[in-house]
Amino acid sequence: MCNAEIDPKTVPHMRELMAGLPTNWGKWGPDDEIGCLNYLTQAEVLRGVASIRSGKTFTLQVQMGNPKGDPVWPGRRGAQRINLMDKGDFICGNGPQTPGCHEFADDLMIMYLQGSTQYDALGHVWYDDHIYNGFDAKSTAGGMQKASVLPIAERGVVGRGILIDMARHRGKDVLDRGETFNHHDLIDAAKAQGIEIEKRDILLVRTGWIGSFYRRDPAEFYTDFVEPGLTFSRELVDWFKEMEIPNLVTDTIANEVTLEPETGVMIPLHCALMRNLGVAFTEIAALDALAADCAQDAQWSFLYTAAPLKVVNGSGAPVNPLVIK
Ligand code: UVW
Repeated sequence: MCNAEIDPKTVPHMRELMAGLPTNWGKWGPDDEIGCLNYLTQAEVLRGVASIRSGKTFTLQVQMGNPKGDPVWPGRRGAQRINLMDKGDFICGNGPQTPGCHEFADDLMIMYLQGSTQYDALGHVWYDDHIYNGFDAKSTAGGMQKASVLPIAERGVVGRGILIDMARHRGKDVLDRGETFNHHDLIDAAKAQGIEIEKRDILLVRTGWIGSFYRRDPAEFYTDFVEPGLTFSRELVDWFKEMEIPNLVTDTIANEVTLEPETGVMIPLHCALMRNLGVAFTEIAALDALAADCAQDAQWSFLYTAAPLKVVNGSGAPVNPLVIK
């Protein structure tokens, strides 16, 4: 993951890039661990419900433990499902004898909590020794004591979702490696789709990237790994703050272009939006089927619901979001 044109020695520290940018630390009290999800009030749930028209439903999780592999951040591994008990054990006489003689299958999964469609904990990424809301980064030691995924999981996420199909807007099946877009592009794409991004919308952005994983050779997918995505600017961060966006959902592994092209800084929006503003991040979402349907019926807003698994002290947790149109 490097950009040959950028000299690593000139890449600024995250602190320099973030200097003077807004935060929401303290806005919902010193103990807050769910950030912008606080914007999803009962009124927002009803606004989401009001956008339901046909009753069509879509699940947004990618398959886990897919034999082709699971799309993950380089260095992580896809989920491994291990069979522990099946009919073979009973045929061989190794299955337990149960009262009434029922038989059963059992299995175990080993996975990165960020190794599927997932919610990041707000404390997942930080700089300068502080995570979201100013909690000490040492609180992550041995498991996240603060701003883990658990408070997000306990609360759940429900509101009006809006899908911006950036790939379709640019006339592509999938955006190019490292291709960027900003909030102006999102607004323009929304306009072309005949819809407006409203305050407190849960923002879903399709690039086609995760869908393309299943059609590509994995070696090619990971070569010179630079995902397409949103790119950092002060104006973009201000826009997210003013729009009170509670949750950013994309079909990429990290929700933003991997390396900010001007400076070479890696994933600065994790810091500007998640660490500083408390925007919830949902990554590796499967958006192709939803996007195809939205293009067909021209309905790009819907009720979005999601609840990640309740992993105690987790830095993230898998989720299967459900959209109702
Ligand atoms: C990283 O941790 C790099 O990204 P993600 O939020 O996708 O886990």
